[in-house]
Amino acid sequence: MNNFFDKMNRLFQEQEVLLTRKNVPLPSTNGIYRRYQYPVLTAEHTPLFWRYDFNKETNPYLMERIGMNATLNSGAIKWENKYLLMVRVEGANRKSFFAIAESPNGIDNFRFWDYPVSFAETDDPETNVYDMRLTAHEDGWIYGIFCAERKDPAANKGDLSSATATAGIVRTKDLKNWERLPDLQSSSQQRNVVLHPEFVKGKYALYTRPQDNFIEAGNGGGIGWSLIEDMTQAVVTEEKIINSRYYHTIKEVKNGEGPQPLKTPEGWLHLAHGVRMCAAGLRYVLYLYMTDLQDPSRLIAEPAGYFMAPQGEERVGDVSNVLFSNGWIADNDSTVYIYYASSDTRMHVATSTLDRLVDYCLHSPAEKYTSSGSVETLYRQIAQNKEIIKEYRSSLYR
Ligand code: BGC
Ligand code: BMA
Repeated sequence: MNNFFDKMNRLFQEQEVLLTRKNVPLPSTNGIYRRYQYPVLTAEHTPLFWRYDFNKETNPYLMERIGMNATLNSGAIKWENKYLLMVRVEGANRKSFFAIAESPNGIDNFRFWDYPVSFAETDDPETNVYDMRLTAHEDGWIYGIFCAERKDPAANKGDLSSATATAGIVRTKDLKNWERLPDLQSSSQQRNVVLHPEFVKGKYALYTRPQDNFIEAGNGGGIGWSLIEDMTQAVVTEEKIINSRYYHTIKEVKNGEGPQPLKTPEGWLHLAHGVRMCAAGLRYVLYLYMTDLQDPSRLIAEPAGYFMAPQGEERVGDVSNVLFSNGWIADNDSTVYIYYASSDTRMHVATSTLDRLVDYCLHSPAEKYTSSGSVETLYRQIAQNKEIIKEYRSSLYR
């Protein structure tokens, strides 16, 4: 008789174990950041009452009615002392939507709010939305910029894949009520658009990523920069590339700004993704760079290669070999919580500090673009270290 409710109870109990599982930092392998043992969010973390129909009459077998496929590419913000993720939840039907998950400490016990985020469509409704960046702007609003995808109206009849990517814009003051603003107007398609947190020359500033078509960045040379008069009627007039793609690097095919940059005394700290092509398909890794404090469009430092790349189980998922990040939080004690998704499937956290990340940017060698240049860089470090090690060893016998 009570079988249905017993089973339902068990579901809740089992999920509670997952939701309250303590996360454990792994020893750092490079001194730059620490990974954690468990993902912070998976599809199994989505509320049971999203997925199951708990009405015994209509769902006698107690089955999932609405499948959730993945929790990925999340924006992040600290809000009223809680660590909030603006999660891209993807349903079994491939549609993504946004939902907020909240944690008391930033590393575990993330719990979704009861209802996903809902906001108005524009006059030209999109088919899919994803990858929202949250920026608390000095104008007092929190903006969310995301990718709005529509079927390409110019596609041939049998072509059911061609699409267009546009930056959708919403804003809020309480993370509950969202005002939809008109999409960003731009002469090219746009993905990975991010709002800079401060006014620059009295204007809003956007990191953009112009692209030739839905998939290829093509002549869109990299991460762009554009000053915007009015976020309620946002138009890209001038756009310049501030972080370029480059032949035979981790960002040969595409790159894009990650979350909003973090302000440090030494400059703006940026997290981005770089994409290269290989026999296994596209490989997405994360990299860091810094720009000038007064002129955030001026590159001042960029270490060679990636900052984080998919590892172990991170390498496998719906879109394997992908790390993607569009959210991080710099805490009051200068801890940085880096939220990244692996293989378009699950969310993880890595932690570091502002000082460490800035040091990594300013003092790790820059790209030399050739093998022989890279060997030269190595020679310099080896020669220097040989001296230090010799000195140290002889001091042991003194
Ligand atoms: C997917 C995104 C992907 C994009 C480009 C979209 O349809 O939802 O995850 O980044 O296509 O491949
Ligand atoms: C896209 C991104 C992400 C995704 C990645 C890999 O271009 O915008 O949504 O993580 O591809 O599929």
